[in-house]
Amino acid sequence: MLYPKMTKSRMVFDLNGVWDFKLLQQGEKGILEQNQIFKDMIPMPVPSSYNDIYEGRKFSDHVGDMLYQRNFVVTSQMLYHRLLLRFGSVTHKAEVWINGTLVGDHKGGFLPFQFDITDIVSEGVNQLTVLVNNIVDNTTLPAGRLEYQRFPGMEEELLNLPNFDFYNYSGIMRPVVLYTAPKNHVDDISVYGKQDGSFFWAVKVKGQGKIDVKLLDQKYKEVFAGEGNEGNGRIDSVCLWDTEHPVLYRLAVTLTGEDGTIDYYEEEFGFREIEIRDCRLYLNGKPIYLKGFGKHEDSPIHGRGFDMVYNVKDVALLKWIGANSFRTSHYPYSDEMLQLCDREGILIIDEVPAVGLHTGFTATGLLGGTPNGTWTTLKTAEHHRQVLRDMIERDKNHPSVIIWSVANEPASEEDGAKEYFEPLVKLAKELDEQKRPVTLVTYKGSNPTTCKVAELCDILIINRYKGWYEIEGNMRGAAALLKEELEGFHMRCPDKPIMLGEYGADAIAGLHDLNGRMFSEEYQVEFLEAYGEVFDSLPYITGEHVWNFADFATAENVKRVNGNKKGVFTRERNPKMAAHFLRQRWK
Ligand code: GCB
Repeated sequence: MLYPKMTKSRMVFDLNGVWDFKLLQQGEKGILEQNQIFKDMIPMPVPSSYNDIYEGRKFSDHVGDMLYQRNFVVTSQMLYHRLLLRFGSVTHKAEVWINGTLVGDHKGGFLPFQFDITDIVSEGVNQLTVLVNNIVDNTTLPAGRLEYQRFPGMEEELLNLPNFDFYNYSGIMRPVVLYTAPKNHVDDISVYGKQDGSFFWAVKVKGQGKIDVKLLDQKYKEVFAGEGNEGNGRIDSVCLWDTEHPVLYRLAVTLTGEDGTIDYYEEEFGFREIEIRDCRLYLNGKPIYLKGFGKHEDSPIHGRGFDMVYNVKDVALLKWIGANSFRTSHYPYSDEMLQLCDREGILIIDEVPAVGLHTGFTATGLLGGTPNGTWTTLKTAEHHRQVLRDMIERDKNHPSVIIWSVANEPASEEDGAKEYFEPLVKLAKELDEQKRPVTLVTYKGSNPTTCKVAELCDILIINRYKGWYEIEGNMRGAAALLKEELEGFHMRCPDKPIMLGEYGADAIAGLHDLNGRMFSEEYQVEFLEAYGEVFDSLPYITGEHVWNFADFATAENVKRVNGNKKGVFTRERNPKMAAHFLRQRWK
């Protein structure tokens, strides 16, 4: 899906700002169908998570529907074009209504969707209403569980238990825009370039017309011209995209419609190749070692709401600390973050929101369910295909994206895991013209003996917390066991690179201990140091992603002290001792 951009044939109108908002109780959404006016609406910023804007647990932890509303104006000029309404993300389900008519709906909280609303709006003021639902259950990604709880003398209460370790922030969390495009317009572009200067393009069109393409270099100089909906080209003296020199080119596409109208769009991309051979990952033919983090889109007050200030700050901190990469744990991040990483040369493992696919395990122990029941209990397979398809369609042209992650910590040791994931891995490979490596990030229950998916992965990415959730306080013992396990994976898959997708210890910023006890900043450093020594002793280890970049909000439970504190930076992005340690190691 193309990012909405202003070009010489397209206009973009910003619908962000302060909308009207209301939490709906069960049954209340019926009012929408009757087109009645909602009372008691309160101001709500868009984009943002709604949760931390007003006080009260009942507000933050609301389960179910909520309503967003605003008016927007359509001018007579706008009606000469197609009008598209695009949401960067609405978590987790959305119904979009205009002037009392249902325009469409969307499931999945972390990817964009759009509707052509040309025939629904009229000149003048129009009313836009979005009904949002934040429930996670065994049909959604991420997965969760709905449960009714009753205490003596109290009314029954609906609880939504996330099967994942991050707060279930929701609402209209990424930008909303209205944009125009000619009746015959460019609907999608695929483009990628190789090391030898050759490149490939494919353009999808809504309507009819003739396609002309130009390739523009960093200085907007035309270096190639061609035509056709699909084609190949080649340029001389190509500047490759890499982490040091993230050089971007633009494919400028012109569609001349049958009616003589022109649509024009420029898509950025890079010339670069990712390859796996002999247990190593190569970028443009050179081995690359991934240094970085599992992250979250998370910040105070905004929650998971889009925040360009935090995005730029985070990339600046990645550079400061000497990191070259991160994983979009545990959902696809905003388009704007990926664009920033293209520009800044940060490598991304792009992950679908498939987390919590385990009925018997969570990092926080919130659920403790049926062992071996995951793949018969969860009803996520179809939706999983959809989000994988949507993520690859959205992100395919980003040079920063180097690996697709199909899930985080699923029940990959249970019967049925291989059958569930094999078609998904195949789908990712089919959809991606660049054939980027595909992986599944696995957890401790999926060890060299029990794992049922290792052979499906191009690179093994494993999460381990030895020295934290087990073998507490004994880093030497933990490191010895870690090494043994990594050797086990290498024996099983000798040609595959292996990296740690998560490893880390909670540290309360400012808590110090001469003996380096758990939760102190000293222990966090000792933990990272011990893991680092193991990685350095094993030649097939191809990367280290510390959990987590920054402290982040989670649901309440005894394992979390006002959120997850495994950040190397605090939630406000101040460095802990571990940040200085990693900076030394990585630089
Ligand atoms: C994990 C999960 C991650 C948690 C982390 C932890 O294995 O993938 O979402 O936040 O452990 O801190 O426990």
